[in-house]
Amino acid sequence: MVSDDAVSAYARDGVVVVRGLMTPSEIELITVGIGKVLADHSPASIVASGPDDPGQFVEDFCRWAEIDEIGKVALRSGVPRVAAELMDSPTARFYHDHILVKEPQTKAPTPWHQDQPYYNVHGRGISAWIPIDPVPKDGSPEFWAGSHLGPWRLPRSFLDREAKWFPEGTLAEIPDIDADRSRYDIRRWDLDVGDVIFFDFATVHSAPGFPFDHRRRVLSLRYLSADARYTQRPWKTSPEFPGLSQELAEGAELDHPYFPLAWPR
Ligand SMILES: O=C(O)CCC(=O)C(=O)O
Repeated sequence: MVSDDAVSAYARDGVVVVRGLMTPSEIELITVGIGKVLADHSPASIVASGPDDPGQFVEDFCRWAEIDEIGKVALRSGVPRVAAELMDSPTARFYHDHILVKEPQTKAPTPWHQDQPYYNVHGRGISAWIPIDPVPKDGSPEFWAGSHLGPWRLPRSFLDREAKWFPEGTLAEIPDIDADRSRYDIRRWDLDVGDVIFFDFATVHSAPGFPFDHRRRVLSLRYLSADARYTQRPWKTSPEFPGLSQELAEGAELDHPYFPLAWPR
């Protein structure tokens, strides 16, 4: 489904945009699915903007099993196949969904971070960032191309910048990219509904606030490559998978009902 050029660009940069991947009916499923999430948040839901923000940044996690529309897109659309092809992996195992909604005029940025250190996996994984509203370049997430080949960097909570996962000093810090952006190869795009950004779990990325008069509703779907393995963490991962440490051994394949095989199907 993707060209060899896209596969090699992804291996080099850790990020690629695939234009027009989502069909209108899949966009409709995501629209209904995100509507259900916003009408009934899960206990894992977070407001990642401050009380004085003129907009709001809301996140929720792991809703695919109860919200059929999200499950269908995660497991039955073209996304898992593209994920496997870009990772150059024979399989793509679904890891989790993440809903990220910025209301009009939200000021809260998503700080620079890598996703992988928040998780309970070693080995490669990929995210598919699927907006269901147009995203102008000034509202697009930004990606430091090539950073997936570098070290893991200390994960911090978005609002209060606390090290709640790896202890302070145990991983490299994210550099102050915005202090001198010319030193980094930063990618961002004008995105139409249907376009999808795929990026490696280890790619350093961020997103600005959303200074526009419409909302920015996004479904981000995460998949694991065939080489990904479970790793137990002494802390609550983000997201958390309750009870998993009793059911999977350290280093096991993530072959568990939480993580269905999405490609091949
Ligand atoms: O949508 C955003 O604001 C940030 C996206 C992000 O960090 C992610 O999908 O991992």
